[in-house]
Amino acid sequence: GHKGGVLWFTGLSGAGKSTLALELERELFTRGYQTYVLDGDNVRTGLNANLGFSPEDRAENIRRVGEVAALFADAGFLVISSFISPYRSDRERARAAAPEAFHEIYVKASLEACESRDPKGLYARARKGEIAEFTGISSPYEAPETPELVVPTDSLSIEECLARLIAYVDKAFKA
Ligand code: GGZ
Repeated sequence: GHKGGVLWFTGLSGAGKSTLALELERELFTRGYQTYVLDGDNVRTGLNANLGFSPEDRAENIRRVGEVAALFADAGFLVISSFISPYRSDRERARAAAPEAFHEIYVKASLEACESRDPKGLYARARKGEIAEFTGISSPYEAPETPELVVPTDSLSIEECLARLIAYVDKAFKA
C-alpha cells in the first residue's frame, strides 16, 4: 500500500514537467500506486477555463489546483500536479492545503535550455511579443528555495530523472 500525497511539480514551460508527470504515472501504476495527474490539459480546459495568465489568474489557478490536489490526497491518491506555478506564495498556499502530504519537486532547466528546446514554438512567439506575460520572458519565475527534490532535466536524461523520482516516491509514500 501507499499513503496519499501531492507531488507538486514546478518549473518553466519546456522544463519537462508534463513528460515526467506522465512517465512517472505509468511507472507508478505498474508498482501498484493509485495516481492522478493534474495538469493544464485536464484543469485549464474545465475547472479553470475562465483563467488566463495574469498574476491574479495564475494565483487562482494554483489555489484551485492546490485544493483539488489536497482532496485527492485525502482520498488516498498520489497526485502528480504539473503546473509552472511561478509564484512562491502560491505554492506555499498549495502546501498549506495539504501540509503533511505536500512535496515540492523542482523540475529544473535553465531558461536557455527551455528556450532552445521550444517544443511548441511558444518562446519564439513570446520573444516576438505575440504572447503577453510569458513565464521567463515577460513574467517572472520564482525558483523554489527549499524543494523536497530537484530533478535537473538539463543535466540528466529523462530516464535518470525518472529513476530519482521513483526512488523518492518509494521512500516518501510506500507504507
Ligand atoms: C506561460 C503559457 C502562457 C504564458 C500559455 N506563460 O509549455 P506549455 O504551454 O504546454 O505549458 C504552459 C502552460 C502553463 O500553464 P500553467 O497552468 O502551468 O501556468 S501557471 O502555473 O503559471 O498558472 C504553456 C502555456 O500554458 N502558456 N500562455 N503566458 N505559459
